[in-house]
Amino acid sequence: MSQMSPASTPAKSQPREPETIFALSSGRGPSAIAVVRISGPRARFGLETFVEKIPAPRRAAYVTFRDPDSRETIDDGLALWFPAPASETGEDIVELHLHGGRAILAAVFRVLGRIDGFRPAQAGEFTRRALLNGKLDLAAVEGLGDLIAAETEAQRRQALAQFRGALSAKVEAWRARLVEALALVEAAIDFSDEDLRGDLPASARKIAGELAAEIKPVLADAARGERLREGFTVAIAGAPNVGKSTLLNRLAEREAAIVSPIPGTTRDAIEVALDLAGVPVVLVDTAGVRESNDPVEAEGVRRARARAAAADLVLWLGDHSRTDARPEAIARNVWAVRTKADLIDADAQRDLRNQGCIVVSAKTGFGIDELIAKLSNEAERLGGEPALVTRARQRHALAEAARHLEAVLPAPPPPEELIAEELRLAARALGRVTGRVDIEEVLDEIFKNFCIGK
Ligand SMILES: Nc1nc2c(ncn2[C@@H]2O[C@H](COP(=O)(O)OP(=O)(O)OP(=O)(O)O)[C@@H](O)[C@H]2O)c(=O)[nH]1
Ligand SMILES: [Mg+2]
Repeated sequence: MSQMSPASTPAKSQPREPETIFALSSGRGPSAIAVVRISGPRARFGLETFVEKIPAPRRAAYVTFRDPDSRETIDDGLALWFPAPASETGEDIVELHLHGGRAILAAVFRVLGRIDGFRPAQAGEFTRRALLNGKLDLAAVEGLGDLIAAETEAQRRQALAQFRGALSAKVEAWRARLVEALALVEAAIDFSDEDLRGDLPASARKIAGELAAEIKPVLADAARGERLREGFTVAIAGAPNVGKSTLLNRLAEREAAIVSPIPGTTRDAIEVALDLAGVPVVLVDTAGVRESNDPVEAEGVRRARARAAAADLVLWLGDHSRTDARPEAIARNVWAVRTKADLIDADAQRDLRNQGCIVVSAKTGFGIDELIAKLSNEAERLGGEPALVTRARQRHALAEAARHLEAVLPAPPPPEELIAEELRLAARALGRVTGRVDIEEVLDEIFKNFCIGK
């Protein structure tokens, strides 16, 4: 317990042993409880520095944390000890559950920072070690990042499935079959003189065909997984003054955008995040579309058109006074919405409905529940079901695997060496999804969004 190294003595160089890292793993304080994690070969020593007795592995013990120099009590709390390799990072881990006060944490970090071989963890470093120690694969790490960032139920479900290996299990099973197919072709190449070999390349190509037929539907999901991660965008667009900002405020249940009777009020696109039936929706209010000599308004209109063209769904608004035809660029998923229903009579409302319009009044709330229900259904249709593929990185790797598999299918069959090469490339592409191959290339990309303590 007295092995603290004074700041002046240089740390002994131990090139092979990884450093022991520590960080606050719970949210920023002050809070009722804060969890400090320590991972690395000297984690146990880190705990011994504060407490008299190490708890039994994986059992929480109520302990007194003392300053090792002054023997002054820093705090009372819980300590846990997870010996390697049965820990989250695969290394020795210690968890200190303290009261989440700034002075307590500062005292604990001061002590830890002075121990030989200890240093504060970098962003995502615990997870990175878990990955390098084979505790998590790459897809699971991505799932973990999404799980922590998940804001809605559907996002949470999708992230949890990925964290628990839904995608990895599938990809690994495909890869195992691919390796079998590869072995068949290689056997054929090795035993080319023997009569007994049967048509091994044909069997390998049959497996490749089956695999391609399984991978392609997973890719043909209209990027649902990515959309669910990022949120599905609904743009509110139309002529000036038809009530776009008022509708946004109504749906957001707050005064997010300025409303006024003066046409051309909104200039910048205004975004509001909503949770519709568990699906994250980004609602965007835009400038009223019209020709304008005012350069600021003209820029607003340009942005409005761009946002509408890029949105997953456009609500094209019109009122009793004007219902402009929508610009050509906004052609895909558009719903015609008639606003200010309170200003027209029931017959006129019915006529509009018969023409396929959604009729609402943001002022009285008329038709708003119906609009929300329709939006929820659409959000669920476009992104409610958790998907297997959640990132462009995974999609590219799977698409590449499918391409190499398909390359061996055409008749007459390509030469055996070529089949073997394509199958190898396909296996490599699949290996990239879980990080079995080329892991270094993507590490920084994946960890850039992780924060310290993860
Ligand atoms: N009676 C009635 N008036 C409404 C309704 N919705 C909006 N208005 C009025 O219409 C005017 C324009 O509303 P905004 O929401 O600012 O319209 P906008 O489409 O955002 O207008 P720009 O930003 O200028 O393009 C305001 O005076 C609102 O009070 C409605 O449902 N009923
Ligand atoms: Mg507006």
